[in-house]
Amino acid sequence: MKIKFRALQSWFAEQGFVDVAVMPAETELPNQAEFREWLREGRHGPLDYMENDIAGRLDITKQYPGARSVAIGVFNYFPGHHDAYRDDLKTPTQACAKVSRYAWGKDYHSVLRKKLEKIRKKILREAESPGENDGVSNGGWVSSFSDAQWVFERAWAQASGMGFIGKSSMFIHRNYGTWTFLAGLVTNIELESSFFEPMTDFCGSCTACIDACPTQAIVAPFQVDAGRCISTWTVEKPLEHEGDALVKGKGWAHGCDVCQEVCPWNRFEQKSLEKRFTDAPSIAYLSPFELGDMKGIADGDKRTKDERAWMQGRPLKRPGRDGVRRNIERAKAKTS
Ligand code: B12
Ligand code: SF4
Ligand code: SF4
Repeated sequence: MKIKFRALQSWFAEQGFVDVAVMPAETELPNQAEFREWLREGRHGPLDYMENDIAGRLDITKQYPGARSVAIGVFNYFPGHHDAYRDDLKTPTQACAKVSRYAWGKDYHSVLRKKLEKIRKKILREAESPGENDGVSNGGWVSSFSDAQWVFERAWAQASGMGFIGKSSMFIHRNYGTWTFLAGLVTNIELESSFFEPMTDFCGSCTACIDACPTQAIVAPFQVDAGRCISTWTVEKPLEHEGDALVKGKGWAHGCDVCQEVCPWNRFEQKSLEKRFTDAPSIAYLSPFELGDMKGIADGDKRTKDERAWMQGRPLKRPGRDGVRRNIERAKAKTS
């Protein structure tokens, strides 16, 4: 017997996911040719890892031999808007740069991993209950992913019909808009599939994200050039000079939300119920002052205890103290 979709749905809901879909692992993913073309044209910019194991990313059964089902969950992280917070800090002396909303709270990789681990255990327990499985649970395995380089996550979400891919290349959930993380499970245990039928895009004639992108990174509908995206140069490669001209004066200290801020589908945005993503709005803006004196971080290379404590478990840890400082400087730099 397969594990019922309804059971899965309730386990994902218990963990705070706003939606989930289940599909056979051999589902043919959309946009494979477009992905290959994206790479061929060098749209991955400095993200060399995107060239790794392309066949495995496009066919999850190559990555996970024996895989039968994939569950893809949608997690709403929307914490609110920048202007709602820290008006007190918007003064010339403490000129602040913005932090992308996904990074206001705790690192979603670890938060979601813990949630998926609970669901993983439930699946294994259910599969092992006598008389309630199809016999694959001997040696049954369940593996989780979230922002995994080896899974084509947005394509899975698109295939599921829970929403569609917008011209910004963001997955847009029909009830929650773009402010979502994707995360899921792949398993050799058979899970009942949800009804799924890919949605075509509902952007219509809108081009708001393309027009508003501060670096013209959305080079064509559905195509983001990672080498032009502020997110690449502030999160992944903050210490490299290549991105200086692009991020200079754009006001973003970490990531960028412009293509989401302008998206009309976000009129459906709803504040996340996950406190770990919403309870630290003070991080919405950063200033050199904040990174320095206030947090007790000394100049130079010596990493202090306070700094480690402050960044611990947050996305800001990725660029690190030096990266964040550099990002703030560049974000606030004059462009001419
Ligand atoms: C590499 C990467 C980046 C790179 C490149 C982004 C990009 N657009 O490719 C950089 C560093 C720039 C980046 C930035 C961001 N990222 Co990122 N990133 C990834 C990662 C690891 C891989 C993405 C990938 O495969 N890109 C290659 C392109 C070709 O694939 P794709 O982006 O999935 O593209 C879809 C469309 O382009 C479409 N497509 C292509 N051509 C055509 C043509 C037509 C006609 C159609 C309909 C569709 C279509 O096909 C794909 C899906 O089917 C994923 C995690 C994962 N494992 O998937 C997270 C992921 C995409 N990122 C995520 C987030 C949150 C962000 C940021 C919002 C962070 C921020 N605030 O700064 C920005 C958004 C920038 C943007 N507009 O995309 C989320 C997106 C969630 C969502 N709701 O969509 C993901 C899924 C991580 C997660 N697990 O939650 N990211
Ligand atoms: S995140 Fe910012 S820089 Fe990147 S595509 Fe969206 S608007 Fe452009
Ligand atoms: S801003 Fe407009 S074009 Fe861009 S993803 Fe949203 S609806 Fe589509």
